Order: sequence, then C-alpha cells, then structure tokens
Amino acid sequence: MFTRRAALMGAAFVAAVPYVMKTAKAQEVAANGGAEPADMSAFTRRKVKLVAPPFVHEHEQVASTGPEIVEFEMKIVEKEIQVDEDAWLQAFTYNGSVPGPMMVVHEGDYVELTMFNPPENMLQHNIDFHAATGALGGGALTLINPGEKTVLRFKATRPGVFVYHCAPGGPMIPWHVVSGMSGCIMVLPRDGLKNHLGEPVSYDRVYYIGENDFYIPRGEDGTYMRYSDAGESYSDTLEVMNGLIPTHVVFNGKVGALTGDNALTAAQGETVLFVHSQANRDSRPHLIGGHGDLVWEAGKFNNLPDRDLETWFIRGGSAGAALYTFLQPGVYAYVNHNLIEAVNLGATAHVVVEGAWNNDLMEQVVAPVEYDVAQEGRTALP
Ligand SMILES: [Cu+2]
Repeated sequence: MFTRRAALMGAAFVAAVPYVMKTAKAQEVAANGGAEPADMSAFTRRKVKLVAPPFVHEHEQVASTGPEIVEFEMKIVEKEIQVDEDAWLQAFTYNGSVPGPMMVVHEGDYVELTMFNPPENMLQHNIDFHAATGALGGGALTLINPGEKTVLRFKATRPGVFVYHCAPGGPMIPWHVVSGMSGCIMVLPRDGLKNHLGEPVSYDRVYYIGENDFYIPRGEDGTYMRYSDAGESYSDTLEVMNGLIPTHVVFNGKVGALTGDNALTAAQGETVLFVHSQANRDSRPHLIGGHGDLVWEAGKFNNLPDRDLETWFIRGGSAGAALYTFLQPGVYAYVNHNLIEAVNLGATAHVVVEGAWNNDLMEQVVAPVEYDVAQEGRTALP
C-alpha cells in the first residue's frame, strides 16, 4: 500500500530521472496520493487566454466576484530563438515566448492549467509553480512526454508575484530554466494592491519583464555556436553553464526585445506596475530617471511595500513588483544595474513616456557651452 509520503517520493523519483517514460501506475499514484478529488462544483469557471510578455492578459485589479476556477492553457514549444545578432539558442518555451506568459488571478482563486507537450518536441517538461503548495509546486504531477497533456489545479493562497519554471529533474532543471522555461504568475489580493498605509492603489498599465541569463558556447574562432537541436547543444552548453558566467543577460529573450520599436510606452501621469522575474540568478532593476514609488521587492503583497527605491533586488528564483507614476516625459532606461549586464550583455529596456516637460522637477539652466578659462577659471574654480 502506498502512503502519501511514499507516493510523493515516488513521484519525485520519477521527476528526477530525465528521459524515463513514466509508468501508468506511477502517474496514477503521483496524481492524488490516494485522496479523493476535491468537490469543485460550487465554483464558477472562467477561461483566460494568455498573451505574450511584456503584455499581460486583461484582468480586474479588485475582484468583483468570489473565488473562481481560472482556466489557462499553455503549449510547450521547443524552438530555436535568436538572442542577439550573432547568437542563437535552442530554447524551451511556455507558449512560444521567453519568458512564458504572465497569469493573473486573485487570492483564493483556483488556477487550473492545461499543459500540452506536442509530439514534435524531443523532451519531457513540467511546471513548478512557486505560488502553489505541494508536490514540487506541481512539478511531480505535470511531468509530460511529447504527445502528452496534463491538467493541474492549485489554490492560489498567497498574494504576490511568483516565478513558475520547468523542473524535469536532475541536471535537466537548470538546463531547461536557462533555455527559457520560466514565467510568472501574479496573485492579487481580492481587494487589490495597498500602499504602505494600507490604502488602495491601482495601476494604469502592467508590464512583465522576464530576465534570462543565457550560456551560449563559442567555437574555436570565438563566434557563437549554432546547433541543429537542443540535444546537440547540451554538453557544450553545460560546460558554459557550470562556469557560471552568462554570455547574455537579457529581458524578454533577446537583446533589444524591449528597446527601439519594441520599447514599452506610458503617458505622463500614468502609473505603471513593473513585474520582474528571474528564475535562476539575482538581478537589480533600476529605472534610470525614475524610482520605485512602491516596491514589493520580494514580490509578496501581504508585506508592506518599500517606498522611493532607487534600485531593488530580485533574488534568483523570484519575482518582484514596482509601482511608479511617470512625472516627466522622455525615454527611460529600465536596466539591471549591474551595468556590464545592462549595456554589454543586454539587460536593458526602454520606456517611452509622452507628456509635457516639468522644469520644476528638472531644468537645463545652461546648455553645454564652452567657458572662458581666464575669466571663470580664476573666480569660480579652485
Ligand atoms: Cu522543460
């Protein structure tokens, strides 16, 4: 007879062995640990269609109903992506995007995800929700082979922004994560976000910035290697990964994914919620020329937000949220303030803000001009 603990350990063991086909029995035991299915008949269901980051599907900030079952669908897509002009990656993705799409629900809702691993894929994948309670965050219950689908339901009991990522066991875990397989879920308090005084606050826009560190091998001539499939890239990639020095640190899968024509936009006076996730490595977002008015640095809305931050810290394996009202027009750079990573490795986004300049906040009093060294040099300078 299986105890619940034995069942979960069995499931963990299955999850820990990559490429192993699960037996029907292991799947069945993993499924519910012998417990009866929960009676969900009292809850209404709502289907939500996910959209690719940096955008987020439509949602209420303050829930107008009681807890619901919120249904999502995701397809796992293995494909090559271009991460810079001269660099390509055999990526693993949720729904084809890096990062995967952001989901939004409210505290007390049930998240019900149907996940497909299409037959053209090569590998097993799953999903570990940091927002969920139990069984490797769902990882043990969602491990699927190419050609399989699975449905996981979990109750969103803790409000905040949380990472989800693939965790198919052993060395597959870091490889799948640094190949693009992570995303984020936002669990809003039912009555919405609150400031440091507990007063309601809301946002006009929300952007989801997923940061990734990539480890792309170079050939003998120093150029980046390009591979025909993920399996071929694995051993070279593992060697670069184990050196812990990323070749690229990017937002939304690619150098320039959020700059130029792809820049984020806002209007002066608008309040923007920036959700930032990093599933593998620490980061330190900074909005050049702006601030974090209210920052849930660790991303969990039961804690009071910090105020007026210049830079905030995202722990590897977590998501954070920062709320900012744009006061001046212009192009703001939203960067990882390790500036080597921002400028040389790619972790820069732009926010283009329309509006009228406020000289009270900042004014160019004298435009750059050559000065008379003989006159001003003697009087004003030491
Ligand atoms: Cu995976």
